[in-house]
Amino acid sequence: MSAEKAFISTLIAFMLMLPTAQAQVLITEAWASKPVSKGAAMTAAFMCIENDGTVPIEVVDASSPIVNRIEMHRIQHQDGVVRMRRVNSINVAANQKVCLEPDGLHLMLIGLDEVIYRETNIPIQFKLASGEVVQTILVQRSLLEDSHQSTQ
Ligand SMILES: [Cu+2]
Repeated sequence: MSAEKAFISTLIAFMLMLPTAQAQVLITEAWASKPVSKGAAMTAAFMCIENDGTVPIEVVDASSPIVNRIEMHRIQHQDGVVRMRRVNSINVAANQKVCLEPDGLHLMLIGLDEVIYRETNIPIQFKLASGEVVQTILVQRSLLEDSHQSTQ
């Protein structure tokens, strides 16, 4: 084997090994609550973040081309008052799943583009502390439909 071929096969072997060393992130059940009215300033989004990797992951940022700004929030019940607090990151341990739900962690989509009222799907990407980027699609549906489903 030539030195060049040996180098290439080493490189390929190394590339094949890489994914096992990286976090493997799966986003499931991703949806956004339909804005309550046309011209609404914000809406919320929910999903499950599954970490199938062997290292913990930290989601540090979320963005979408049709949303001005996305913040990560947590709802807290404190002395009978419901408060929404901004969180800097969402951590998912190795082989664990964290779900963002209407009464807990969620994404706040702030500053919605006009296109959001026409399209059903909202592309979104997450940035991990490792620098990795994970993309997914939020399917818009009414929060009302969801609460009906959960009472059945
Ligand atoms: Cu919020």
